[in-house]
This record gives sequence, structure tokens and C-alpha cells, in this order.
Amino acid sequence: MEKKKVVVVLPTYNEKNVLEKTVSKVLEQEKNLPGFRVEVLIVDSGSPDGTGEIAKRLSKSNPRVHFLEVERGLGVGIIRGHQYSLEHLNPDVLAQLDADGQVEADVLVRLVEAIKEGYDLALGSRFVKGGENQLSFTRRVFSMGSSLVFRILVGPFGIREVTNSARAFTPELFKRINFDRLPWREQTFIVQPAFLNEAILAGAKYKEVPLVFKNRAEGYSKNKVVNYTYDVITYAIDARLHKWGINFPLFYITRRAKTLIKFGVVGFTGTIVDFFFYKFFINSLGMLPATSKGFSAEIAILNNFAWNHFWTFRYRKNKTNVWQKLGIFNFVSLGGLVIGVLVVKLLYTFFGDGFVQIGNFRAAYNNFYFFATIPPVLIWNFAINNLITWKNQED
Ligand SMILES: Nc1nc2c(ncn2[C@@H]2O[C@H](COP(=O)(O)OP(=O)(O)O)[C@@H](O)[C@H]2O)c(=O)[nH]1
Ligand SMILES: [Mg+2]
Repeated sequence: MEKKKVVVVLPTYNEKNVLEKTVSKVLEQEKNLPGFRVEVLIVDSGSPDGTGEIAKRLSKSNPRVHFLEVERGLGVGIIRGHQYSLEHLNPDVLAQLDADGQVEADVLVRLVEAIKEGYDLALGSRFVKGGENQLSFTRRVFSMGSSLVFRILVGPFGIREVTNSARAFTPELFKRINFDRLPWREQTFIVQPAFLNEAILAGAKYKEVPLVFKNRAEGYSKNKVVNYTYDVITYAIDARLHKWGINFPLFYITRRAKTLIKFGVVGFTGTIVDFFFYKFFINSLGMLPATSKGFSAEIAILNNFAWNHFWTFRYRKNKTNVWQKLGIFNFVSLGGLVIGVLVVKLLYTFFGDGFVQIGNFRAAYNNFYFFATIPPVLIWNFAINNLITWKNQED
């Protein structure tokens, strides 16, 4: 009987010290896969460390090793790799594994066996029986967290692992994927959970198989965990809306408007801080609403400044130092503060103290005064900060 062929895509970026070892470990798995021929396709994104040269050499000396050069990005490597495989290598099973040796290569056997059993998609999983995640604490929190966000928002809830690369699937499934909705050109690793979602939408019958994920022995991680988390959350909301029939390109927009979104998120946390202190000063220190608003707004300004400085605009460089920036930021926000105080003052003058009964809940008028300040202050800050931000960029 003719043997079936598994082509394992190995994406690489600066993996010169481990690549050769990984390749031989993957090819070795063939002995545990009777009826299958295992080949690898190394997909390198022009690694500056010369990984591509090693890959080229391996592909010349071994007919079971192939090589493809692509642009930067894990998604680009993975997707272009499978496309190339389908066009040139005639595979019966498409597989993918990290090239850095973090994943025990024997997972390939379990992945391919699941496909043999009739599944369209096999997922290497650290979170099923027999699986292991030996990463650092923060990375473990990330993988568990993204899995949870994904399972709750996108589903199906029964799935355990959504971010790992170790996978195998059928060429038929790959051809059914809607690549217009798959953000495979992004620079984070969002392609992994997104591919899973698109595969399930394309009707994939999937199975999770155990996988052991070790700490890196060589080289460094290219995973930008903060950016990846952001992508997982926005992608998951986007996918949820899509499932409800709402086709709003949230992921695309937030990718492009990242700074603006961060600014908005900071503003939102600022509002919570503001409200907390506003109520605290009124209820615990007996301040008048307008006075309290003055103090709480300043605390919120300091909060927002810190977040914007160390997060939102972290990569913006210009001539002003942190104290000068704090001064400018405060000055800009001062307008917002004055507006806030005036709005509360005005409403207080008209309506004074009082309560409304909403069901079982007794709400003081001053709550409404606070929320009334949000729209005008938001508009003011948006307009003026845009101008300042834009000015800063010019320096
Ligand atoms: N072709 C290609 N491969 C990449 C790129 N970024 C990461 N990889 C590979 O993807 C795999 C997983 O990346 P890694 O940095 O180990 O992420 P981690 O395991 O999540 O820490 C490794 O084999 C990397 O070499 C890229 O931009 N292009
Ligand atoms: Mg790795």
C-alpha cells in the first residue's frame, strides 16, 4: 500500500542552535507512524542569525526536508507554509510544530493518529490528561487566561487549549478555512486561536491530544505576551459578535487604532478612580460635591498620566521630560477638571442634595451629577489631547 505523507511545517525565527536537532527529532517520529512518510518544511522569516542558511543546507542534503522563505510573522510562516506544502509537496496530512524544541516531538504521533481516526483537526494540548505546561508562572497565567477568554466568548467551552502551535489537520479542512476572516498577517501569534475558531466554523471535527511544553533550552521567545493578550481579547469579542450575526470589524479597527483604544481604556479606569474618590470624600470626609470633584479629578488625572506615560505612549520619544509632560498633561486636563466642577456646581445649585429610589436602591443626586460630567469632559479631553498628542509627535 502506498504510504501517506505528513508534511510538518516548522516556522523559524532565530533558531539556529536548535533547528537541526528539532528536524531530526521530528523525522524520527516516522518509525512510530506505520503507513506514513514524515517530511518537514522549514519556513523561515529571514532570520538575521542565519537560521535560513542552516535550513537551506538541511534541505539540500535530505530529500525529506524542504525550505521556504517568507516575510516576518508567525501567522505568515504557518499559513504560507501550508499553502506551499499543498502546492508542491502533495501532503495527505498537514501538521505544524514549533521549531525551538519546546514541544516534545512525540506529540506528532498522537496528532497524526487522531487524523487517522477520522478527525479533521488534532490539537496538541497542555491542559488535557497527560499534558504538561512547564512554563514560567506569567506564561502559564497567559495560556490559561487566553484559553478561558476564548472558551467563554468564542466557544466551544469544552475546548482546553487554544494557543499552542502543535496541530495536524486535513488538506480538505485547510481549504475550507475563510482566510478573509483569519488575521494571519498580524505580528502576534493570534493566528493560533483564530485558526482554531475558523476551523470550527468550517465544521471541523476536532480532538485534543496531550502535549508536554518545556522551557526553552536555547534562544529566546518571540512571543509578545501583552500584545498577544490584547489581540486575543479583541479577536474573541469580534468573533462573538460575528457569531451573533453582527459583522463589525472590531479586531481590525482596534489593531489600527491601538493607541486611541489604550487612551480610551485609561480614561475608563480614570473614571472609576475618579468616582471612587469623589464618593469617598463626600461620604467619609463630608466634603461638598463640587469640592470633592476637584480633588477626585486631580487624582484621576495623575492616574491617567501614569498609565498613558508608561503604557499608551511608551514608545513616543520627544524632548520633554516626564515632569514637563506631567505639567502639560495636567494643564490640558485642567480644562476638563474646570468643566467637571462647573457641571456639578450647576446641577447642585439647581437640584441640591437628594435621593431617588430605584427599586431597592437609594441613589444620591450627586451620583448623577458625576455621570453628567463624563460626556462634556470626554469631548474636551479628546479634542485637546489629540492636538497635544499630535504636537508631541512632531518633535
Ligand atoms: N517563520 C516565523 N517563525 C516564527 C516567527 N516568530 C516566531 N516564530 C517561530 O514560532 C515558534 C514559536 O515561537 P516562540 O518564540 O518559541 O514562542 P513561545 O514558544 O510562545 O515562547 C518558534 O519555532 C519560532 O521560531 C516569525 O516571525 N516567523
Ligand atoms: Mg517556543
